[in-house]
Amino acid sequence: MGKFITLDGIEGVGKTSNLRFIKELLESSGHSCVVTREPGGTNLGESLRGLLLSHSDENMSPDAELLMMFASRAEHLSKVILPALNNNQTVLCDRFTEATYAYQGGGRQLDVDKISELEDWVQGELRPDLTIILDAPVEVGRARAGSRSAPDRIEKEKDDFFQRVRKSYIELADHYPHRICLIDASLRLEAVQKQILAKLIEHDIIDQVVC
Ligand code: Z5A
Repeated sequence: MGKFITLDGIEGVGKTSNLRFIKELLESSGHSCVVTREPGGTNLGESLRGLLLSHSDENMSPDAELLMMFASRAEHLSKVILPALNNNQTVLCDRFTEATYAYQGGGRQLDVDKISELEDWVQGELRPDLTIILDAPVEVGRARAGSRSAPDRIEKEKDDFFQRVRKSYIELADHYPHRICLIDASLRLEAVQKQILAKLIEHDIIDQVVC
């Protein structure tokens, strides 16, 4: 079984920038990598992503949003993630279920027991081997993200929504310290990458020798 690594955090903290760095580290230490993302990663998932992130005159109910995240995940697991892990490949995923706890649980304030039931149903016992949460104050993430494209449906939420999202991520890292780690992403990119490298070594995902 390959390793399952996920990267998460509020918008603009540097997931995309660091995904490339992690992929290069993994490949230089001999991992065959599949890089993917959520919501998305399959044809159906990418269609759901379009619906989830695009603006509409009609509001989406929080329950519908939650179920669509897990519908995308079910397809992603069956078509991409599990086949790759079973083929001894390392899966590197931009966001996973921790995002659901943070955005739908924290941000939308949905009952976390419902999320946990869906997690068990859709994933069975599968949990990432390592989740790297890039953490930075909301203002920092928003300022970095703001210099790019127009905000999508979720990015248009107000600061208090993102404060709750950030708090949920911090709580997840506190609850599951063996598999979820928090990285200070407010620092310059080089310092962030140094912390990521240390976590990959600490979790026996890469060898110190290759660095
Ligand atoms: N979502 C959900 O609600 N529930 C779920 O279960 C799942 C997802 C799975 C998809 O987001 C949306 O789906 C997301 C949560 C929701 N909505 N929101 N918000 P996404 O992952 O596709 O997009 P995103 O969160 O908006 O990510 P992003 O905006 O693309 O940000 P990023 O990838 O973390 O950041 P970046 O593009 O790497 O960096 C942003 C800029 O900062 C860029 O110019 C970099 O050069 C710069 N940067 C990066 N690091 C640094 C440092 N350290 N210093 C200075 N500048 C930096």
